[in-house]
Amino acid sequence: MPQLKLSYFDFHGGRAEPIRLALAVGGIAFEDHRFGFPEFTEVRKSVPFGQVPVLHVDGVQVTQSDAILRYAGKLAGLYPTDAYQALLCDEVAYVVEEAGVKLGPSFSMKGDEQKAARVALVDGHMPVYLGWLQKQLLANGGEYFADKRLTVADLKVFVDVRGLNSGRLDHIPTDLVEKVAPALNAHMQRIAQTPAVLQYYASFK
Ligand SMILES: N[C@@H](CCC(=O)N[C@@H](CS)C(=O)NCC(=O)O)C(=O)O
Repeated sequence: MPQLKLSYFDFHGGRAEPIRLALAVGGIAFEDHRFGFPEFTEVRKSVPFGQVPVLHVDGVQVTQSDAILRYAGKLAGLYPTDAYQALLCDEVAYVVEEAGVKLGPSFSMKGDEQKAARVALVDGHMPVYLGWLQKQLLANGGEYFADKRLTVADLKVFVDVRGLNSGRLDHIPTDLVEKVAPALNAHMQRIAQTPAVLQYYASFK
């Protein structure tokens, strides 16, 4: 097994969290390099696009969270081997990523500007992507997004829905997901109760 070092902000969310979860659930050893926001000024000098996460694989630095997630999924046995199921898995990850990219600019906004940007998303793009994810989940049996089992797509959506519900995002109502896509909330709660996921978070207590 390669030596893995994953670098990202020190919180249970964001683009690295599905990767951490995939590795942990699959029992794949990795160095969980976490840093605070002040330290990021220094970290960004050493990463290609000034962005994280980055993964070092036997000392070689790799970027792009979804590529890393897919790799982690393959190591962990959480990525479909069937080409079509892999496509469904990737599609879900890209949709979550695209929605996150739309939200991204609002993080550097303040006050009324941030409020206007987020309210526009809550009234516009967000229900569309949440609704699509719910439809996709239900079309695949309602329990998992692909392959009729836990895959990295479930972990990606789990982290996203938990973040939207968390109350940490000003102007995003904590009941948005429950209102527009209740099956996604039920999915999030089910994934949270997966023994390996419970065990992962228990290790931080
Ligand atoms: N396409 C990249 C985007 C990475 C990205 O935007 N990361 C954010 C944190 S989640 C970041 O480092 N932002 C700092 C910046 O762009 O200045 C990926 O998927 O890994």
